[in-house]
Amino acid sequence: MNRLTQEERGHYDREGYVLVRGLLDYECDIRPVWDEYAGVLDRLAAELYEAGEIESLYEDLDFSDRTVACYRDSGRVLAQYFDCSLPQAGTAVDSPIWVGPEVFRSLSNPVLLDVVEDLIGPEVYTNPVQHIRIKPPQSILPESQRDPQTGSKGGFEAGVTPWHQDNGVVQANADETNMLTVWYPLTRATVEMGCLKIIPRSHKSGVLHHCRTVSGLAIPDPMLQLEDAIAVPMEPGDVMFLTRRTCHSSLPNVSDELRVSFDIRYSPVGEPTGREVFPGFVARSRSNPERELRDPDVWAQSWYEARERLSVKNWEHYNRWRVNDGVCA
Ligand SMILES: O=C(O)CCC(=O)C(=O)O
Ligand SMILES: [Fe+2]
Repeated sequence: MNRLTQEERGHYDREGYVLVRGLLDYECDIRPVWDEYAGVLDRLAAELYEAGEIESLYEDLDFSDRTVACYRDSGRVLAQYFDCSLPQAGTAVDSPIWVGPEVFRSLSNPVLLDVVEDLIGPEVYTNPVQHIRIKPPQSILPESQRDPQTGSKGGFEAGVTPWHQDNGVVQANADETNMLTVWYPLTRATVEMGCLKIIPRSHKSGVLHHCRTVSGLAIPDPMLQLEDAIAVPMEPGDVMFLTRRTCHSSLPNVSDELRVSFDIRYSPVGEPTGREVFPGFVARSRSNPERELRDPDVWAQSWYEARERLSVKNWEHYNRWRVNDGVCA
């Protein structure tokens, strides 16, 4: 059992986050995921090579260098091929998504769920706001990713993530949902590699205004206590738990390696997820364990069905913030 200490729980309530170092075991919890993603990359490289988009299959390179080579040669952001969620708009029947069994096992990992249970209670639903983030070095990202306002290359799929609350990224129907964000790196996440930044104690003042920017939804700087912000370098095995209102962002990856992380979310069973067009599942139910989903294929199928539905009727399914918002001008 990996229960939080009272001190850790107190820290979460007071500061809006708790960082548990070494919670996951590399061999048990992280290596199997890497093995699965190596296959994803293998198939992607074959597809790109076949289409003449990359110069070589780059089979001798490790995951980081091989992915970087694919981005560089193709001039494309390829994050969606790895992601365990659908694109924010324009979903097609064949939009890439990776919902493999090791991703399912990661979402259902009892080591994580023990802590999640401590924070949101014994009936746990996977909130479908979930991603693997493949964050390549800024230097190889296409110019189209550059944000004219900040000069950095950004966007959820690629680089710098601007200041936001995860609550701001879901629909308002989930404002009172006790959604918990779980963030952990699969590679190192140093300052140079673009680790997370957070503002401790920023979770007490409700949902802040978010503006649409090239890099994604962003809370305007004047609304933030930026002088309190801290960078949080993390190693594989470390896990960060954040409240839905805790303001956070991430730095640019100025290294020459890939930064890879999972950010997954959980909410109490029955509370709105704020992205109802996407599927989730009961990961833990102490009252009725039979409700827990155990079959990775059923989960994968639920995403394929969502993709099918969205390819027919696509709508802006979870952005509550207006284009041309006066507050953001
Ligand atoms: O991984 C990042 O760079 C940003 C992550 C984030 O905003 C989140 O996990 O909610
Ligand atoms: Fe976030």
